[in-house]
Amino acid sequence: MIVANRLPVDRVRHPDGSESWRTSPGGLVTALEPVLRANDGAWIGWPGSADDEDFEPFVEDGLSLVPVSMSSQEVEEFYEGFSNGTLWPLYHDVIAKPEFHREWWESYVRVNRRFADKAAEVASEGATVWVQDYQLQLVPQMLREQRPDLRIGFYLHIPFPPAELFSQLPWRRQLLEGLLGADLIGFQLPGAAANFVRLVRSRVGHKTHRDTIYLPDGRPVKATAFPISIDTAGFEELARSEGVARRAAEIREALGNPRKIFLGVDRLDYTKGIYSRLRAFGELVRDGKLDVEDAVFVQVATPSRERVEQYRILRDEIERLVGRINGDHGRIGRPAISYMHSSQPREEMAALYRAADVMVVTPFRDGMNLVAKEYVACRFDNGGALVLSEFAGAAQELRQAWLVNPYDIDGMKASLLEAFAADDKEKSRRMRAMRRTVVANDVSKWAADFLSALDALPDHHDKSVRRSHAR
Ligand code: GDG
Repeated sequence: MIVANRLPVDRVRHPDGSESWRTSPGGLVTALEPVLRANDGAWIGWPGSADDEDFEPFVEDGLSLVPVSMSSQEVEEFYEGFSNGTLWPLYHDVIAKPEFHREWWESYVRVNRRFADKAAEVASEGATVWVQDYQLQLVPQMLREQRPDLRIGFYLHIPFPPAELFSQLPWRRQLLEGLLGADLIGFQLPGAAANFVRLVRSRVGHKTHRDTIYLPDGRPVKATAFPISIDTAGFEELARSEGVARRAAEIREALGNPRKIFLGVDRLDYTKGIYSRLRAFGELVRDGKLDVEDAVFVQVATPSRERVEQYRILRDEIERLVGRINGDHGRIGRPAISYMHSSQPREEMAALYRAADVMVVTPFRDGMNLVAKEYVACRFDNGGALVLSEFAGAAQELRQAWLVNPYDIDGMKASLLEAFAADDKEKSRRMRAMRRTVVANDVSKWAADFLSALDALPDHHDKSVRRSHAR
């Protein structure tokens, strides 16, 4: 059973007033769907609209979905507030200032309890339950209290911060204890797992050895890295399709056949470093190192968390910068930056990846960053260059990218130019190596690795039962 903040479907309202569900084609769904189907599993989550009357579990396209409802006040306090206004910035190096509000915390506890209660109600005896991400960190413990028979896994998709930052959180101990309800806690990187183990030792006082924490009742909890990935074969197949090839050519044509296309694709989020990267590009044009006849920067900024103040401010800042750079350096039919604040279909993403000569992924901090891996998956031609922030989890695997420090504008400018000017041999050498990594480590391997590690843990429940028999 999967427990995640969102159900893997979106509700679509038709013009005639009727409603239906559409599967949202995320990587997580692609990875977990076969596992759920094979095990007759269910997915518990919020359907995405507030103040709905409680509705019953339903089956969509063969998947059992169990909705958990939320009031609009809970969306504001639990989701936009504690999840995205407290935890998100705190876990991302406090790039933005986290806000601590007691009402947000209370709402977080209440909504986590609702998810845990629902999971406790529907999970069958001895089931495996896999809880996802920072919105639900209290669920493992809440669930274990009600259902000690379950095997519980937890996966954190975002970074886990060092103790110095995490310790700001007024409810730090409760969160650590919430997570310790799991048997296995998965992180993107070994460093994040180590941060967690260290915090548990110092703040909760449990004994630890390497990646294992020993609770006072003898139950071990493992904290291990499982770097997430993408549906590599699916992306490559899409990129190879004729429609995508045609569209990639059309995109280049529509941009006025520049010699090189730079591309950024991100949720419009302050962790992604969009502003600094565009500034770096703008300065290269200003300094005459790049010419708008030669190069264009395509930036797709997918709308995100638009009701949160910081996200609205960021959007204004980015759009002012784009306007200024284009105003200063653009010519008719030749903007320096082609900017879109919209969500694109998957085919369009693949076409953009195929068209892009230099993919620019420069987050200040990112758990993994799937966009970087998707670009690599789409470059079956071994072409293209990836400029990647060393602070993205993906940088630990994609070592052959042009690695940059996104805080260092001059360094970024130098790497953008290098990637722009690199010869085909150099690009293909790097891309081949990165493709080997992304092909060998796709999202189904990620899911299988996590679930087999969870499965391989000694069954503490059984052991205590066995012990009582032995007596
Ligand atoms: C979190 C962590 C971690 C984006 N715009 C469009 C679109 N996307 C897709 C991308 C990619 C996904 O959304 C974004 O994933 P990222 O990994 O880049 O970033 P987050 O959303 O912040 O994800 C991150 C991830 O969880 C998984 O664990 O890697 O570190 O922050 O797949 O392709 N897809 C479509 N249209 C868009 O406009 N179709």
